[in-house]
Amino acid sequence: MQTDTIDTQPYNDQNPGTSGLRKKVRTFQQVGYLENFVQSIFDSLENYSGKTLVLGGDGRYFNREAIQTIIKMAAANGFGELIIGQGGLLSTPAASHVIRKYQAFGGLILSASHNPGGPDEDFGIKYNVGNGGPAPEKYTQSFYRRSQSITSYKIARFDDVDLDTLGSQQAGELKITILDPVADYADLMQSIFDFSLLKQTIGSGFITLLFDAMHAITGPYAKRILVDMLGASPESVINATPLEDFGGHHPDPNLAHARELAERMFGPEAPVFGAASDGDGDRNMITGSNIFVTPSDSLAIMAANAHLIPGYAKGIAGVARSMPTSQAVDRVAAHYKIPCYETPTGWKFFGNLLDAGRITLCGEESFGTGSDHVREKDGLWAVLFWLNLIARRRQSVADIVHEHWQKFGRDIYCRHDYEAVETSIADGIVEYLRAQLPALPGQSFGEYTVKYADEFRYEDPVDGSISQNQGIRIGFENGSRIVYRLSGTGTVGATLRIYLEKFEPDAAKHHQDAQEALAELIGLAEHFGEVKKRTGRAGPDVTT
Ligand code: G16
Repeated sequence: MQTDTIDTQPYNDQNPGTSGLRKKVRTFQQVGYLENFVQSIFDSLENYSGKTLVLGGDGRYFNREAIQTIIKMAAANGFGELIIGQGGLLSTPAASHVIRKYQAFGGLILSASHNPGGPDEDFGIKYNVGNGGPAPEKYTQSFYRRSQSITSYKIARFDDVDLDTLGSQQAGELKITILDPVADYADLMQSIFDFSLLKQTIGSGFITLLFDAMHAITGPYAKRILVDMLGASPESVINATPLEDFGGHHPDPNLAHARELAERMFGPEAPVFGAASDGDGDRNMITGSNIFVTPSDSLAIMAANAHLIPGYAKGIAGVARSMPTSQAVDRVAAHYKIPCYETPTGWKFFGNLLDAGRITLCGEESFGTGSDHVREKDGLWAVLFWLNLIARRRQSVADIVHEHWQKFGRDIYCRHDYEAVETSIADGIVEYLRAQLPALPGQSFGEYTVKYADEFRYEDPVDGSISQNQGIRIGFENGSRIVYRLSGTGTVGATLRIYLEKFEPDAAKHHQDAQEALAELIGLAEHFGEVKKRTGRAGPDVTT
């Protein structure tokens, strides 16, 4: 096998964000851009010679091309085996499982998640470590450092590899195994959930369902599991063919982007259950006939009902949520006397807690929920969890949610996103907020008295690592909160997120519209942050 060492110049913008490096496709297509970042990852890792790397992506534009480059670089850098999903496809949770199952050294996942795809849209790459989870910050920081001084990369010379035929092939000393991207993952799901109960409940017509794969990676997974294994009708999985540009849509599972699903779930003759997943299959949106379940509520409901699912029948060790996620799950944890951890945004922060056995379930307001079965959030797992719950409780989604609120109270919640804000304006808002923090505690604004105002800092209880500046929090005596953060996943300007939350114990007030119930807090958020004023916008671009 002939290997070339190619001279290169560093790019100064290869700093991974919340979840890997995400940029426009055209940025990745610059000479040496992808190669520099991949070589920076390999240069930062140690002792991988002869070991196995998992490789796959969400099938977006540039996926196949990038995979061919990475195969040749992995060969030149001395990996022993590559395990690649057929067609270059692997959902993020399936990649996590494959890394764990085959005890790989790590994996490269090619995805920009819920961001749109196509020649003018987004691409991304992230490295997952041997536990199957996203590389922790100490890794991503060293990838970035290395990318700033890189002078060459290594690449082997051989023909492009056939990604579509299952089985093993040899390229020089490198063994390349193309595997069915769905099979191992489907087996894992079968080991957690009660497939015979689900089959019976779907077969009897008690559960009717609609799953929107958004022309992204979960199509083949949903077809195999929901249709072939559980007997749902083929029409219950829509937009099931993965497309390089996701059909021109945002593969982002929310009511705005999963429009067909939303129309049917809130229309006459809505199915009992509806859900969607994102570009790479790790996010989920849960709905029932005429009801949308917020991701924060979904996590709390899962935690409260986990004992009904075979895989968690022995109980859960603890739970975790990202800081901006509502405190609904905290109430469940307090009730069942299990630990509850608050982490910064980013799935990578759950890894140590899961590995140490401190938590079993975790989730985020950004449509992510998961458990210790893999080290990523997992869209179809969440779907199967809810289906199993509906089948066990023989209740509608709305009844399950409303009973939960009655028992624990409702954390009324919403998030306002201001997208593609000029970076200097977004930074100005953060500075302005930061300057107010010391004087806020004790001040009253109508019925809201500030209890604490700070910038979230996290000390990992397992390895002691510290993460600073993880979002601005203003908490009130009555448990309400306003949180401000700059997103780490956008590719244009800055995205400012405002998270709003209010606890409502009174069941008579549980059925209010969230925007109305939060109106006063929304006004306060503007008072503190001057976001509309400073951006010159009439309101948020996206409300979830
Ligand atoms: C990623 C991370 C999540 C995070 C989300 C939003 O999700 O894995 O942990 O909550 O981004 O992050 P931000 O608020 O910084 O944009 P995904 O599905 O995009 O990989």
